[in-house]
Amino acid sequence: MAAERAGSGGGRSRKVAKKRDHDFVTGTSYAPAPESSAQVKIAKSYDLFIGGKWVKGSKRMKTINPATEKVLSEVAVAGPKEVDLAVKAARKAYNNVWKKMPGRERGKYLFRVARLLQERAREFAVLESMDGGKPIRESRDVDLPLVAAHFFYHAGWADKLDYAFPGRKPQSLGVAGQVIPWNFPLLMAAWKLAPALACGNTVVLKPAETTPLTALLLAQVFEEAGLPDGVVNIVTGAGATGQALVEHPGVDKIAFTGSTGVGKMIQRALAKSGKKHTLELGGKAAHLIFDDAPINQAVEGIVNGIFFNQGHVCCAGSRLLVQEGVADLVIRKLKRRMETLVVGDPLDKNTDVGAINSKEQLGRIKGLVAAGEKEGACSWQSGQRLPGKGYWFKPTIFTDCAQSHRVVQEEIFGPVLAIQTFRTPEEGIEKANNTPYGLSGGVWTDKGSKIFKVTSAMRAGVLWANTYNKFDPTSPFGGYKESGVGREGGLHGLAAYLEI
Ligand code: TAP
Repeated sequence: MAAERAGSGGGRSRKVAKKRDHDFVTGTSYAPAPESSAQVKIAKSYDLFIGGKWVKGSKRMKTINPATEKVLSEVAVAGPKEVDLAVKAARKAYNNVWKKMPGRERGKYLFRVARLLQERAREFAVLESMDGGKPIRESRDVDLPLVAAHFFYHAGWADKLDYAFPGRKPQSLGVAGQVIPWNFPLLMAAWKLAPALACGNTVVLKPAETTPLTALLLAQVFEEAGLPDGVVNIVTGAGATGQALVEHPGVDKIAFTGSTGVGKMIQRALAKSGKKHTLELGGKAAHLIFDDAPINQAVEGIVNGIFFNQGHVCCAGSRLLVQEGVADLVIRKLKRRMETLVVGDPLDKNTDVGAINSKEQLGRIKGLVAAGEKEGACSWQSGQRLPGKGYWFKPTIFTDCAQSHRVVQEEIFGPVLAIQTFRTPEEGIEKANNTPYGLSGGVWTDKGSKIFKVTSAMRAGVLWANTYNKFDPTSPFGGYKESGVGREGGLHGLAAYLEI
């Protein structure tokens, strides 16, 4: 069904699709507009960044481009010995340099890092898209500006912590161990590093196994900025490296972003350790569309919330709750819009939906979609043809969903939307709240009073009204229930890196 529709986009579209059969094939007739990767120099191999030096790991792992399956580089794997070295380097830098340094001086380093990131933004954005599979439009226009904004924002706080918490004497914690996922590799690193450093802590950062390259390029920026040795240490590796970091007795605070399953394991490991922790975990956000909503705007918000960046967003609007009177209209418009999405080469500036980050993640998405079909929900996919190589999944919706279906309850972390209807605001709120998660959500309506009523009843840490997926370093971010513990960003995020 889907393949048939792909060829029905007019003569030019068919020609382009045919010509590019062995390359990237898109669902529309835009001419290719690939971003050059010439300015990105990827080394054959990378070591660990410990104490300001590049240190060999216990073994090596490959990192690949998920859009082409080509190996980009080999990266060192940190075992317990290297993690220990990194924690010791961070402790030394904390005791000898960073905790003694006046806030205004720490701030200068962060400002310098922010400016260097702006100067090298294109290089970082291209590398992020190559290593992670996300569309260049997202890494260039969303991730990189936000990364720089996080460093600028926290640089400004470094010498004003006493004003941030009047009447208190905020003190740094010591060494922070930070473990991050693959969906926003550089942005998650910035979310974690900038507040930790501004507050006077030193850091050991563990990037995700499948997306280590931008964190390693960031290490080069720290070198260029003259950051004292050991203030930031970067240890690449898989889950065992993260576990060694979490369990290391020399770490004072753990900041983790990732799945709820691993988050629970970490919370168990930290129990009785006395380590402070923040956990940013999974989500299953719902959009509530009321019949008085601006429908076209809402459809665009849904598409932005789940299909851009392949649904690899913790706060992705992966459930749609639509009021019965407008359900048919919304679904019709949504399907039409889905057909126009450009799926393919992440480096093409026209691309809306890039590659799925890894073969394992693609397998998880396929497994949950199969479970949805087996349980009786009705699936529909847009008609783009997918490239032959790499990891891809078509934008997909499920209708006729029951609240108990796995596609409604479980995080899929792919471009898959589960749609249900409701009649009254109370029913919509109850359905929205009826999952183990509580990270984010969206409300679409013309009435301000309804926005206040509905959002105050929704159990989610982040709520958007008549828009979706907007971020700002000044605003705290985090979830309720199984979506996490603590907040990142804003004053709340600073407090998480301080003894107040
Ligand atoms: P996870 O599999 O949980 O991995 C996250 C990080 O933890 C990776 O660096 C991973 O290393 C590491 N790790 C794995 N096992 C570990 C262990 N036992 N101890 C310590 N660290 C361990 O998540 P993911 O698949 O990368 O990311 C997707 C998840 O992140 C989704 O659930 C998404 O909702 C969530 N997320 C949440 C947020 C916020 S702000 N709430 C933001 C982004 C993503 P490897 O990569 O080597 O396995």
